[in-house]
Amino acid sequence: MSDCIFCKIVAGEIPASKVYEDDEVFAFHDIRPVAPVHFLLIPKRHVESLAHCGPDDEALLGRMLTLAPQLAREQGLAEGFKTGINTGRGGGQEVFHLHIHVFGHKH
Ligand code: DGP
Repeated sequence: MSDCIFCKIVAGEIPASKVYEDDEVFAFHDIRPVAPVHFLLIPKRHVESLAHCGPDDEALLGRMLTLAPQLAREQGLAEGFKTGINTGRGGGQEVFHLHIHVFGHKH
């Protein structure tokens, strides 16, 4: 989507501190971290929110969720981490491109 800030990050039009990238998924550090390690895991294609996902998105969601612990370990979150998916205005979502927050402290 042309006016989506996360689509622009995926396209390299806005700089971001990249954590991971493959054909489907992109991860980068959050610009407003709430913990010493805080990154966002997003699909490369524009999906507005978790509430906009359906059966066709099951493989993508599974891929994102199974990547989260791998990337968390690589970022130094050896003892565990928190995740969050804010969904919709009522759920505190500010950027309307699906993202999983992964954050925690290094031990
Ligand atoms: P949410 O409330 O779940 O929609 O959180 C959106 C998060 O995205 C928020 O923690 C700040 C982060 N964010 C917003 N704009 C940018 C940006 O341009 N770059 C990066 N790296 N993070 C951003």
